[in-house]
Amino acid sequence: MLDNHFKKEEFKKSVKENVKMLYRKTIEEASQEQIFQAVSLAVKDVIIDNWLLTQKQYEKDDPKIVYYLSMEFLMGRALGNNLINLCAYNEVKEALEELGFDLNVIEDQEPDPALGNGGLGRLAACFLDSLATLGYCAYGCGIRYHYGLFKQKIENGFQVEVPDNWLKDGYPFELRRPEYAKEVKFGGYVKVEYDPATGRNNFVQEGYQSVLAIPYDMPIVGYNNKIVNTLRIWDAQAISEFQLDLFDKGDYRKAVEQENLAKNICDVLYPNDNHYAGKELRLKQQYFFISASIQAAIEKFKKSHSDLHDLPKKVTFQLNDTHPTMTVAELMRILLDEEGMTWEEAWEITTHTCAYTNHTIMAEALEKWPIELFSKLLPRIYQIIEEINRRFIQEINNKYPGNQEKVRKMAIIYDGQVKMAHLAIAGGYSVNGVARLHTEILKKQELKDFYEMYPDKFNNKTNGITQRRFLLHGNPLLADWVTDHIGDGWVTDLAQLSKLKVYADDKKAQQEFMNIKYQNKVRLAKYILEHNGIEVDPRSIFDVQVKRLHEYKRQLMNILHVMYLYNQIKEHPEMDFYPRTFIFGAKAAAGYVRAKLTIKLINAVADVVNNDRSINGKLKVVFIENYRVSNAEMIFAAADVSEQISTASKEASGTGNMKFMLNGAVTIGTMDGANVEIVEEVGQENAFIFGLSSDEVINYENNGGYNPMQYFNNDPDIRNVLMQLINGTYSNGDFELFRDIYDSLLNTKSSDRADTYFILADFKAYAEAQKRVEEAYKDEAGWAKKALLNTACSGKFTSDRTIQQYVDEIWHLDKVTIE
Ligand code: GPU
Repeated sequence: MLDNHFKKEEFKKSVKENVKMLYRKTIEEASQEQIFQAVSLAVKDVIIDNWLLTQKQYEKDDPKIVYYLSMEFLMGRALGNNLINLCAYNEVKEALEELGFDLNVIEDQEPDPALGNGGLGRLAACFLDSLATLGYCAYGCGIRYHYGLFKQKIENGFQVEVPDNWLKDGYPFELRRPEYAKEVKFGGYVKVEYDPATGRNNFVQEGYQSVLAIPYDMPIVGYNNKIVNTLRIWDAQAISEFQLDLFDKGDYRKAVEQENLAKNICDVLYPNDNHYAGKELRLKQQYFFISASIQAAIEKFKKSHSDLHDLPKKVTFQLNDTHPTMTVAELMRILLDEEGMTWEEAWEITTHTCAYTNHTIMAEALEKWPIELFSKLLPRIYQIIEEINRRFIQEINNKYPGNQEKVRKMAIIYDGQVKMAHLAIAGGYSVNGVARLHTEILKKQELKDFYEMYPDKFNNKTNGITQRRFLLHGNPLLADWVTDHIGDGWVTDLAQLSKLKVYADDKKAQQEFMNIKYQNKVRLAKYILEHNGIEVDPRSIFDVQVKRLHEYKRQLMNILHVMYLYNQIKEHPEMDFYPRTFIFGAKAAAGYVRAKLTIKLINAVADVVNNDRSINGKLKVVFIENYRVSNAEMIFAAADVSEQISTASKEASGTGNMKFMLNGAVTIGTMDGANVEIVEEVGQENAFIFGLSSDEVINYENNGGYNPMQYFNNDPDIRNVLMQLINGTYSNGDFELFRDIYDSLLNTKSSDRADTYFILADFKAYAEAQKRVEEAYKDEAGWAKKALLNTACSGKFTSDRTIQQYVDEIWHLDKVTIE
């Protein structure tokens, strides 16, 4: 397609052919979903040519490869994004119009591949986009979950989880590659055999069960450069179904066991965000995709290189959080057991090939596996980790003789548990945080001992997002406006957005900018009317908090503030109040009771407020059901105010904050995560910052002294709002419904410390910042300037910049261009 060989007539013909071949229908008879399939196949056809070209080029250039290993890839829909990156979006839109179809409607037929929970998985997807666009040889490696993150339904205000059967109609962009299947072994025991020939012990896993890992490849299209990289997701298949005789000789009982093992490994994505649940099946998932991915990577390396000692020169494994940390041990296993290396050789290679990204300081997210579970499921891997641990403790003892405290805090195996973060740090050459503040907290607090031992491993890589999806595709009106003013260089060089700064005070530019915002608000208002049956006024301030529901993200503070505003309006009907629409979107982990109750509270407040005619529609509350990548694009484009109000120190980076900023929303937020750097770029005067600093929060946490009851006792506004949680105001007289939330804020019994996330401490500062937002919005030109400057100053937050820093400072990849 693509400027050079896109031919509209040919494309139309190909769509018609596909409809005929797939469904034995004419285009007039086909459903929109069938058209989606036919169009996607036509697009895939073009992509595959480039995919082959890319592979040829890689074979020729032999560039260093990064394997981005991740349990999650939150890709979102592919069709629109592929067309954008092929530079064929408008042409295909026209072609389809001529056939009588609307590309937007066709795009809406695609299920959102939701193989991720939130920020961490979406970051992986943005990174793949940037890697392909910048011309780096990269593979995403993950799991082909049959069910992605659940779909959220709201029933009677409560979240209900519905399975996401995204593969039901077949996914047109994936390619099954059974010829690259790998065997993955679980269980059994390790037999030690002395080998007189080498004088060494051989370690052989016996009595194990096998699962076959079958790869499915998805194309990752670079922007306008013909590069197509690969996301390889593994599916599990029983070996008995496949070629039992090849691996095993017809043991019926074992065959059945193996079949059961294979059946559920890839069933479903665990819906936890920032939380570790310790389930055996999750551990199986981890080893399953890591073993398959590392085996495949080594096999590929050996095809064109003779000496495995060169592995670190040609391959790097980036571990997306600790979930793929098994990589360290699996690579050791292959080098030791299959390649016959000595421990020292294998360790030298491994520790120069693996690198680890930390995405949180939340203690409940740290993966610690019980020894019994681990060693039973993965006996050889466990044995290797024991030896890594033994040597690591020796190293600690050498460095800090007699310091048992250090061993206790840093050991990989301790207290009956395998600590995955410690393994990732000891077994790799790089440890990075995801925003400057986050990395500093890692160095000074969470990973202090490791930082002291290995200062050179630690580095920061502030997160980023891809502007191709979150501006070019998600906000075409603004994208065109930007291009009209500064050309289209920003699509691959987002720093160029700073050229927009000269328009900050330009009346015409301001008006155009806000007019586009208005049209995007109209688009969202229409969606809200269709999905929620709520009428919202696009002239009101659209104040948006969309992200996973978690206590530390403090959606609760937001809705408590809405309750406070509502009280104000009711008490002072004459008061000056600029109409505001508070928009929420959030999924709660299925087992996270308090998070689910918070969703109910938001919906309960919405019910009362939206139906109170006495307030003349000044306040509206909307909970957008099933927040996901596809509706996110539309929501960011329509936001005036971006809510980034996590307890300082808790949000490692945030990436939604960047998507809002890019689309000209102004941040109200704490000095947390990447908010710090956002404010640095856009200026204090173009954001609304409030609340405790991370130092203050950490100080409270380390030294105590926080007493939320004091706010309850001394502040009648706060007391009022909290009492409304237990006096039936939002629960038709039910005093108990929201009591857990009330207790969580005031009652020490319900948690270690009441108000764990300092909501009451920050409440008044938040309300005051919200007041400043309102005042600022009333000044039309002033707001337009702020909004425009947010877009203009967002250049730093492209994932292209992030990836270039990973390449320059960690991976050292070679750039490839297609000849
Ligand atoms: N993050 Br750990 C997740 O989305 N899920 C997780 O399980 C863990 C971290 C997020 C961080 O919360 C967010 O601050 C960050 O921007 C994102 O990872 C990407 O680094």
